[in-house]
Amino acid sequence: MTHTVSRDQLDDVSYDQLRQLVGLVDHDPSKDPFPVKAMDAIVFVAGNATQTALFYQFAFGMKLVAYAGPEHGTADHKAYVLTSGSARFVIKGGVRPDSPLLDHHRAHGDGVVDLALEVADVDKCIAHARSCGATVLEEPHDVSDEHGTVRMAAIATYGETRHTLVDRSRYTGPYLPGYVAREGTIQRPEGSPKRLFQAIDHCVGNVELGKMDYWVDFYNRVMGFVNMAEFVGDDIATEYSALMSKVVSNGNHRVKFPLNEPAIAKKRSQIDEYLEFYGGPGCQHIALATNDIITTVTRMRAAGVEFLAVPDSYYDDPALRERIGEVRVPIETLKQHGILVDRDEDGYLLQLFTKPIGDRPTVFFELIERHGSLGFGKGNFKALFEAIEREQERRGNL
Ligand code: TYF
Ligand code: FE
Repeated sequence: MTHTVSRDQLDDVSYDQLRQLVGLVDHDPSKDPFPVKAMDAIVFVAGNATQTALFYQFAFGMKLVAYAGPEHGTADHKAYVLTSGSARFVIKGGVRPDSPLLDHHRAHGDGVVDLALEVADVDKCIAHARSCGATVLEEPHDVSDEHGTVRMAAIATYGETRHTLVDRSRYTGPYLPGYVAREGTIQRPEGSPKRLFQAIDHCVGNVELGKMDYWVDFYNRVMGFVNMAEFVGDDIATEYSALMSKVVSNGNHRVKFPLNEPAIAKKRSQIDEYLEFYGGPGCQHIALATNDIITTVTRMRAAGVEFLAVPDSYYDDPALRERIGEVRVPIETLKQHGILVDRDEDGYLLQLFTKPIGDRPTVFFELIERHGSLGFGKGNFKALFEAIEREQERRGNL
């Protein structure tokens, strides 16, 4: 089989580690109409990118690696590039009052504007996407500086979100032309782990009522993504989740995009709350893969990150012990840290969710530690959605 790993090896996350971290499967990209290597970056717009970049360094342990801004020829905005293992975030904020980023922020608040994908052949992907009716937002073009050339293009996805396609195989700079290398200045406490997560596991989209299958079909046809087994159907939706969900992934499962739509249930859907406050469809959560969720969650909590509360009854239920069997830490430890656990036929996973990270009840994060399981924590959906609803109720949005 062909290994298409690039950037990961630069920051010592090996292919074997990634296989474990995000659950890779074998795949032959030569037969793929739209071969995707990996997430290139998750691009956020923030009301104050300068401070948000500090938050991700301080609370998520990320490393500042590059910067663009007025001092270096980008008059319109500031952008901070942060990494953690193979994961890359770019945080952008408008500087000039007429910056389009500020219009985006006015409409949506802090959120994800771009789920950028690293591909080997931008032109091939765009030609395929166009032939399937995709909206091409940026035609393939080269951008160059003294570090080489990047070929880029962009297509539209749900809401005002886009997928920029990036071929950086001929580029050695810190991010993209226009960016300069920059290091952070915050002091990490003695004994801090090198990083708190190693990779992006999945990025979830919330779309309007009745549009989930439209977007699943979009990823199938336009981008050659395949459907994964896990989904929340009618039965679960009306019983307690108030949402429907299906998951698509690229060929080797490196890039996974669950898609949610609201369901008409007993209570107001958390997806409706998101759509109202985000002002339309958008990225709901980003799952970060860690190989030590206990340390990650402990560090993030100490830095002030708030997580959804899991009730003691979740851990005290004998059915949980029955369902889960042996995991790497005692259930007591999971209870202490409020971490959720699920098992399926392939293995188990540990996971936990933050509360929304900004002012609006929209974007949040998930931490996930996989041990063989390729799922998304289906066994936790009931406890998870009840916890989300308690928060919705506290906000007065249920
Ligand atoms: O990504 C997933 O599918 C899981 C479960 O609002 C999930 O993390 C689904 C919907 C949601 C929160 C979590
Ligand atoms: Fe998730």
